[in-house]
Amino acid sequence: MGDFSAQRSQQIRKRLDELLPESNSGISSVHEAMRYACLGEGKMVRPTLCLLVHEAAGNPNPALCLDAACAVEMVHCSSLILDDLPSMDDANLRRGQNTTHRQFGVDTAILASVGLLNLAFKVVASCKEGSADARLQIITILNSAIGSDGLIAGQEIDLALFKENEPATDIDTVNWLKTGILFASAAEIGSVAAGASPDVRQAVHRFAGHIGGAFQTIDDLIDKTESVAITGKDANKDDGKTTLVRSAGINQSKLAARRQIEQAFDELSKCNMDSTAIEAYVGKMFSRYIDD
Ligand code: GRG
Repeated sequence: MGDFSAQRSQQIRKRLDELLPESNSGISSVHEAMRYACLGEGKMVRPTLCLLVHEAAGNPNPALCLDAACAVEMVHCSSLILDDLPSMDDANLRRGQNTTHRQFGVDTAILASVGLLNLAFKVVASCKEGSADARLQIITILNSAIGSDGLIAGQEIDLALFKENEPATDIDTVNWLKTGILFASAAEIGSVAAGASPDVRQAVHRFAGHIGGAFQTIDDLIDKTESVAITGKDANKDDGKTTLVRSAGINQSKLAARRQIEQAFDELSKCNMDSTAIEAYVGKMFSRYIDD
């Protein structure tokens, strides 16, 4: 996605490297597995959105925002480890390398996932910058996103989509819980670190929720249409699962993603901040897939 986002990714990866425990600092390979799961070739979309929102809102607490962005990425990586397990998606490849359980075994992978989740909260709680209130708000947002009516619910419903021909939950809700909610939280956290007003926080939350919805739709599309060399993941993992791509087809899915991006930008325009960089980043994120 060019120099602009590569710079943010590098900044996030460098800080993650500092925050993660050293490989040789424990008695087991859990620390090594935590580093392996976080420091591979991830796109860092969620933490980048967090940083960009904070920058657009004046960039007052860059150290707090960077640590909070890293916490979001740790939560994301923790969820990827679980998602890939044999009892869930049973995936072999992620980010162009073995999935964490393939590399370290299921036992170590589960411990690494829990370790990342735990570390994410410690990182925000112990950050030296920002008020205690801001840190508490960030922790609360992240905690709600993960919970059994957030990411965990999304995963439960997602697994059921393999079994149900007529799913009880509509696809927008699944996409929101699986993906939208963590995008929304990441962006909102950027605004909280900047001390934004409740109105701006909510608009930013809705903006990134739409982006997450479009991202999940495109992720399902990519599962069907892109090679393993491009995605770095097992192909056709969604076969037999109800997704928008399966029920409405490729063109309708692209249209739906476009509509969500328009809704996202509409929300962003209510935030009264210079959102040029955010719009450029989002545009590049999707251009390969939705521009004809
Ligand atoms: C307790 C943290 C926790 C989670 C439990 C397992 C689970 C519930 C949720 C998994 C949710 C999940 C994996 C959703 C898929 C989201 C998605 C689109 C992943 C791919 O994201 P990218 O493309 O991946 O940003 P990279 O590798 O670039 O980071």
